[in-house]
Amino acid sequence: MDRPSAGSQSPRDSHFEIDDIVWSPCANLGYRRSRVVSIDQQTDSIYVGDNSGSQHAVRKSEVRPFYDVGETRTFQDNTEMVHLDDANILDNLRKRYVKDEIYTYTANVLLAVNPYKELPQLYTKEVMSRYWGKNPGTLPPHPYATADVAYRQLLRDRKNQALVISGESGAGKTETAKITMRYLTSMSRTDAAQGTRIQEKIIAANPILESFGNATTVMNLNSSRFGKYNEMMFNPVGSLVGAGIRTFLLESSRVVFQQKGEKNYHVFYELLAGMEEEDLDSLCLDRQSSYKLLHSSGTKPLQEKSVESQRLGKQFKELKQALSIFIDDETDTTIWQVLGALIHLGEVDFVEASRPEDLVSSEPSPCASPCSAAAASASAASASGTAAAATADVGTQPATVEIHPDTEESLETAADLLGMGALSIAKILKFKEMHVNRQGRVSHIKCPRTLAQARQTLQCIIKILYTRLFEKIVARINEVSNAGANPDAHYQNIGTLDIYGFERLEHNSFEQLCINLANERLQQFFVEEVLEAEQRMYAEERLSVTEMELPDSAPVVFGIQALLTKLLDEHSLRAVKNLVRTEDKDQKFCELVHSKLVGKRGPIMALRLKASRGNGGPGLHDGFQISHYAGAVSYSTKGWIDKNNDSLVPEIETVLAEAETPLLQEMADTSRTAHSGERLCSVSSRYLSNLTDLLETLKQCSVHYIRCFNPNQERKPGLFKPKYVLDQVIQCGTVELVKIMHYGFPHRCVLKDLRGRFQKLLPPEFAHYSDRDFMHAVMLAWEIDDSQWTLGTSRLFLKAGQLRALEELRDTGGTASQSVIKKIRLQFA
Ligand code: AOV
Ligand code: MG
Repeated sequence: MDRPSAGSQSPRDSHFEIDDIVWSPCANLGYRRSRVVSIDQQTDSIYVGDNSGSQHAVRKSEVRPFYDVGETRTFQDNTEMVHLDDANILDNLRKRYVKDEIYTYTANVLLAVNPYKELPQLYTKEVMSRYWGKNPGTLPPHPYATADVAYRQLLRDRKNQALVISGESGAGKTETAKITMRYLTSMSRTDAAQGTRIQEKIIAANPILESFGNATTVMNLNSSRFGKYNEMMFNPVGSLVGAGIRTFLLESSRVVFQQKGEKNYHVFYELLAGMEEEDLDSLCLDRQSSYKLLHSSGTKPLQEKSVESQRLGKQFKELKQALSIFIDDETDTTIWQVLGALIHLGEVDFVEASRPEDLVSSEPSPCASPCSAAAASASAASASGTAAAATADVGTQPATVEIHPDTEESLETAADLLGMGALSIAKILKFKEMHVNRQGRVSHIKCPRTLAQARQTLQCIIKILYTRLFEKIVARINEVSNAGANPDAHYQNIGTLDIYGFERLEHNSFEQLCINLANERLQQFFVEEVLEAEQRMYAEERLSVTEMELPDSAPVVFGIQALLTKLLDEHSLRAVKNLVRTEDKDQKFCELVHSKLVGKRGPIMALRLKASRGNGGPGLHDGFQISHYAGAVSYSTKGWIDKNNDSLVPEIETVLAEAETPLLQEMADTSRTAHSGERLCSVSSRYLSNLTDLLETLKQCSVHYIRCFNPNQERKPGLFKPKYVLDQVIQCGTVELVKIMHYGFPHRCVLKDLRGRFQKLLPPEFAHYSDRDFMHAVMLAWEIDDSQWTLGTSRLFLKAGQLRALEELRDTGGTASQSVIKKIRLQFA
């Protein structure tokens, strides 16, 4: 069968003539409708003109044919278009968007453009019922259709399914994930053995996760600051039996610091807006106060009875309601106490302690902190193995800092709420506990922290407590959501992946690199598993489709992983062992990246950020730039070494373990106490292994893709910024997908399986035919248009809708006419 090849329609090969209407590149619009005025064959340029009468030259390869179907006609599947290029895909998306048709297929990938307004008519119960059990393609594109396909495939193939939802920050991933989950929970039955409705639990988990894990950012008022993979488990007859959530790296830095225009996690503001006066009093909180933890980026406390305050108050009630499904009253109280305590801890500050003259004069080195000085002599003792006299009374050094007298009360309130002693917390803040190995005898010393170290320790404690609280809540949700599932039964599941979208902020740090790595790996997975697999399959089946050059994420992914594991982890470990000066550990790390990873043509490039010359500070602070699939991002390495170490304050573990409340005791990780010595609990290595596990899980699933697009950064309904969407369309590989899928056939069925299924469509005399000939005969006997199918060596490829047609023939039990059968017999004789 002769078919055009996927590569043959590349824009470079398009033929243009004078007066043709074309799309020409435009900095603002992406593409502008223009007319060809003249063509310069020698330079390969085209002169185009627009309505304003102006003319300019453009390269022929940048011009796209215009496909005139009028302003109102659109295609619900991009692959149905004649011209498969970025300009026409963009125009199709735009025309649909203005009609509130926010969903469009590209073969079996669903594209969704964020409407930034409620479209309730799209998500009613009736609409849900319409999609239930229907073949995709028979109804308008919708996340319900994607979810439905996953559910049918789970039942048919007895295989786990995954819905992978991707797109940049603010594109609508979280909303779309909820839409698919609501569909699956509303439409599927609950297993009769389940006492309570599991559906309710799955839905109730969302507001909890969003309160604790989402926050307002410059990109999105409800931005997910963690990744999640929600699994819904089904038994063999398709009833829902349980659910589970896997989360990935919550952005903990947000709890103590927010960039300009951003906020802390929603839950803090909801608590202040919605809690009864009496309960607020018991947490010693006041609605009108401007707490450092919540308002440091310049946001003001809420006005009482303002619209925002009422909205948050309502959310608080919903959150409480949702929490009550998973936790008892006592735990509920503890959660609010912990959050209140964190707000109070955020108020605590320090002052330099007045120190005796002799100690000041005997300071070993003006630049080394007391802690690193002690550590340096301690490790010298440990290294030499001799009893170093210099460190003999290190353990008795007086504190360098004291709690600021104005904030002592805040510390006491926080300690009270946590059920811990204020003194124990103060001790952790003022001293670092270290272990010293002297002649094989390990002893512990306490060395005073500097002002900067004390402040950093406080922030670490706040981050640890918040992160552990989040993890505890997720664990509790999982326990309750799985209570009814039989642990020995083998269930199939549908997972919904909703991670944080690609980010390129003004200041990008460790968190952004982790977020962008996840997106980079998902994109790589998409290219390998969808695009490359498609090409491989064509080659294996010996179909004539020219290969297309596909984007390759491997160099970036390898580069980032090397950066994190090789350089960051190794350097962090040196920092933990005090082998690098505390003051310039980040700077040293940056230099390492520059010397080891920056290459002329590699994805990682050196970057010199603006000089920030503080008093005795590190001076020039460098960073690096990475060319991601979604654009170049500049990262600064400030703070990375500490962000990468998850056990900066191991002393907290003992205090947690001794706390009065059970929840806090459970939050202790006793494997990390100070007594376990200095070691690195690397955030990045744990994250990388979580990501690898996730991708392994996805590899075992049939994956369904939903790609979300952000139409504008102003969050305005009805505003479709073409250039901004175009960049997203190009970056995520949609153009390649459209091309491959247009010439491809979405249904590819193994001949052997089909034969078994459609045996009855031909008389018994065809029984001795090979699988391939048999199915070939079926297609001829039923006179299925030969543009709708093609035969590979082991598979039959079908265009959308054809599998359904065959299924219908089978169900109606029809037989082919005798005359046709006779013709086929002759053809195969
Ligand atoms: P994200 O998950 O992709 O960003 P969200 O799903 O949070 O983005 O969407 C951002 C906002 O867009 C939502 O809060 C809604 O106001 C609006 N929105 C998105 N989809 C719809 C829809 N189908 N109908 C109505 N409004 C919608 V991030 O988590 O920041 O990467 O990290
Ligand atoms: Mg989100």
